[in-house]
Amino acid sequence: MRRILVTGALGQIGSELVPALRAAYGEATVVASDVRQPAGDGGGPFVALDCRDAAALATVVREHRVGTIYHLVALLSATGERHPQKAYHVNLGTLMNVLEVAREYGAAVFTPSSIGAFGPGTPRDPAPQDTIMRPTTMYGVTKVAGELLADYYHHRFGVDTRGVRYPGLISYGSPPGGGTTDYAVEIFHAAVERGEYTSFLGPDTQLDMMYMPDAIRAAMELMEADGSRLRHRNAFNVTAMQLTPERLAAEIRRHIPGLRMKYEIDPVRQAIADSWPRRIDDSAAREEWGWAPRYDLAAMTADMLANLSRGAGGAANVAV
Ligand code: NAD
Ligand code: AKB
Repeated sequence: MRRILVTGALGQIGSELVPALRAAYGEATVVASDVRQPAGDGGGPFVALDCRDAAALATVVREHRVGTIYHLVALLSATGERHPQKAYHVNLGTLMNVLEVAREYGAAVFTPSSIGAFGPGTPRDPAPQDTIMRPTTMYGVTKVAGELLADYYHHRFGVDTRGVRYPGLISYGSPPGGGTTDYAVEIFHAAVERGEYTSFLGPDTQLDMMYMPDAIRAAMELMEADGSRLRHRNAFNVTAMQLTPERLAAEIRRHIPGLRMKYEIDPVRQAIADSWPRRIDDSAAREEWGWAPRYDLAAMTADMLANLSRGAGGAANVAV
């Protein structure tokens, strides 16, 4: 079997996707890579790789006989607004390198887009699958361009490119990487550790979210799907729930009744959130490859708190 390469493997998604892929396809089949070094021994193959280096990427793909690339490298929305020029080069430059090496070596590519690809001109509730895409962040610009680039490599060169537009992802494993939806992860840690959270988004800011096990399953199921059924190859809308800080806090209070919420709005991240839809329509993913989330707000919250309470953070007051 040709191997699977995961780029950006030490990030929020990669740190959970790599073990899931190894469980499904075998430890030695999955090569993890990142520009950073892992803290410990992850148990399977790891290569240090900066995907801006096209030659180094090609060497890894050739030497490890890679047949599928899960390309997770990106600067997220908030970091991207702090470093727009770098976000352009990292997000689009590395994707271009991945698509070129995939063309040359006949590899399939999964690359995630985001609800950040939408902009203030998009219908907000719901945002359709095919609609106006005029984002106002550098992150969004690179995500729309990346969707188009991946489609181009499929139509022009026959590369098997596939992708989803993820909503904000909630997980307890690795910290989020500098996004606008990070509050939905931070709140759990703060609730367990301090019983208080200060949100940088306003109480009623509604965005789509998904629990990480669903996000991992979405990526793997899309890559396993019958390609002949896929009309929207790159950038299927996928979602699981719509949250506001207040709605999420209310659900956490069912387990930690004393949770106190404060608000110190970050104008940059609030403006980004306000430019994104309140809800996206994922019916194309449901129809074309059978997408369906398994975790709703209640199930996700209970699982997050159960796992955090088992961790070292100390959560004696968590009733799960
Ligand atoms: P992350 O920031 O947690 O991880 C990205 C990883 O890429 C990091 O480990 C970083 O070290 C690595 N990296 C950065 N530059 C690199 C380079 N030049 N070469 C190699 N590695 C490099 O991001 P994530 O949350 O895991 O997101 C992965 C993908 O999913 C991104 O494309 C992101 O836009 C998309 N996405 C994420 C979310 C989310 O909520 N996490 C939502 C929508 C879309
Ligand atoms: C971000 O907030 O930037 C990411 C995303 C939704 O793409 N979590």
